[in-house]
Amino acid sequence: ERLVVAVVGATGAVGREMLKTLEGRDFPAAEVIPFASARSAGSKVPFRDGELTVRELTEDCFTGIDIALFSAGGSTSEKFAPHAAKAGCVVIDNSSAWRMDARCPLVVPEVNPHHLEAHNGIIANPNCSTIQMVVALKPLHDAARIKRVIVSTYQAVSGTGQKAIDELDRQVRQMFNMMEPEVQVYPHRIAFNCLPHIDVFLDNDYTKEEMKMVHETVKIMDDPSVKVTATCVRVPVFYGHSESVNIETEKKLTARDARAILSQAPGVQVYDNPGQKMYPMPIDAAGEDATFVGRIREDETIENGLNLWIVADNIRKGAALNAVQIAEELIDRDLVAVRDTTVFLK
Ligand code: A2P
Ligand code: 11C
Repeated sequence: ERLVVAVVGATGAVGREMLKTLEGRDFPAAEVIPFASARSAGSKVPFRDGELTVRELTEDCFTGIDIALFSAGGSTSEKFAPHAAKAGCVVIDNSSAWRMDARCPLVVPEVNPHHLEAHNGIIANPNCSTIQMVVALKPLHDAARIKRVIVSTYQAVSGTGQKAIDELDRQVRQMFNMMEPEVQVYPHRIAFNCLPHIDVFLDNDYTKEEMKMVHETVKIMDDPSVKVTATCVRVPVFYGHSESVNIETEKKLTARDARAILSQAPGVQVYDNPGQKMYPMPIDAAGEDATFVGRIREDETIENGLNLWIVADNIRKGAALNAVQIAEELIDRDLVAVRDTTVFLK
């Protein structure tokens, strides 16, 4: 069978990484078609030994396409994903538009690949900070049942997209040249600063990013008894999200137990040797596929608790790689088809 794959948002930070990931993993696509807005139609993106010409995304562009990887923002996904599903094209969507929709599985292949079996044409890729956390927490949950999670994040600017990568770069240059840094993307300066503000504030005074971590974790782990509370912080790092995670479990796990469990866990690499000053850092995780876990310690203030430090490349495992892994899992499970193309029609 001749598999045709579209990348929607192919000129963006995640879209370009999706193309690189398809190429790097030798994804069995006979043809890959990049789409973006009318602004970039006709421009070229590198792929394999040559380049591909970007096409304009339209409602009727999905005919003949088997799988579409979307990363062009929530409103684009909301509008165009149903048209793709209607044309029989399976969407793997990296935006937050469809994640909490009951018709859409929300999948991390190491954690809940079986949820793909019930897909209706739109599959959601979780938020980057959720993905790396659940990859590490699922094996601990299976072993000892996690009751509560307290997470604080240190998130890279690439999570916001190319314009934020450019902004941090520009502000650092301006400040080293004694110029006033221009503030365009974030509400405050990001260079040499930390912003406890990612995505919009909600009525409960949490940010949307924080509540994504709460709700998505429960949906992916398929267990409403897991309580999550989060504080999400943007830091002046280009690539790689870091997370300080405290968990309380029902059964006791020693740090040694946790290290043994995590060293067997798919997608996880334990990097934890305080004596050698070895712990995960975004500068090492950038460009890597694994989720790195270190600083594994027992929480001495409660009976059954652990502290962990979890780092991953937010553009790879947090976005492009997870989406491509979902596509690979669909192929393995023979699920590259939309059974009922009317599910997302109004
Ligand atoms: P374009 O380059 O044509 O604006 P990032 O997250 O790095 O900012 O990238 C966003 C991606 O989403 C880009 O590829 C961008 O394309 C694409 N995009 C944004 N809005 C639309 C739209 N309305 N239709 C199609 N693609 C869009
Ligand atoms: C960030 N996690 O780092 C965000 C980016 O819901 O897909 C992804 C936002 C989302 O800014």
